[in-house]
Amino acid sequence: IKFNNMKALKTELIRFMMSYKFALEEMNTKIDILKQEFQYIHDYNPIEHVKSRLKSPESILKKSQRKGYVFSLPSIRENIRDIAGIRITCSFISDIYEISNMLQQQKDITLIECKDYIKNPKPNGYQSLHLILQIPIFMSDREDHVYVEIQIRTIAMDFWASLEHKIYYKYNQKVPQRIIDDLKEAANSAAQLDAKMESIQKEMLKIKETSDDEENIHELM
Ligand code: 0O2
Repeated sequence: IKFNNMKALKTELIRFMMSYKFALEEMNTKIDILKQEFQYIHDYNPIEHVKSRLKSPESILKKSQRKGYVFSLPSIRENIRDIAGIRITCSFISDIYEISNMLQQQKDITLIECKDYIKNPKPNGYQSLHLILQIPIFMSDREDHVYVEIQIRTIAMDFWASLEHKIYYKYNQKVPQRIIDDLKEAANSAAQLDAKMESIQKEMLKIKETSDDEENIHELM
């Protein structure tokens, strides 16, 4: 009986993790479709790169203990919503909201939560758009609704976050005040750079539109 229970538990655990793997695959396909179609229609690619990861069972366990959740599969499924995580890096801030809207408009995607750390950056300077989405996964005998966390940010925001993450771990989470201040300053510079790049891009689009209009007029004449 013990063996059977262990076997059943193992099967359940593997199926649990598989549902997140499938959710990542589905979401990655959706993102790839948006990327290819957008490139074709607008001759422009708003997505620089996409990275996805499954939280390891060890990290799931640690997070569950840290947050004081009951350690059961239903509790983990409901409370830990970043087991499947995707990070999308874009060139411009407007691309972030465009991608976020395109995903949210899809009928099989439910928006559960949106944290806009671009409009409201974290006190340390962290910026990104975080979405918790839910998508259905159809399996042989069940339909699971799985949470996926999507982080969408610009290249500058990503550059900042990866350095900040390294520093945080290097100092074992006790970062000296001087470095905290420098990081905040760097986050402000990154935000300024993003704003400048966005305005250059808008300017370029205007020029392109005007020259396209002129070409159209010539063609008509
Ligand atoms: P990993 O390895 O990226 O998964 P919670 O997710 O509930 O524990 P919170 O604060 O409610 O915590 O979630 P939030 O704000 O949506 O942030 C979760 C994730 O965003 C983090 O995941 C990081 O990836 C990223 N993040 C949030 N704040 C910062 C920050 O200040 N600096 C950096 N570099 N990244 C940040 P994990 O679980 O920490 O790690």
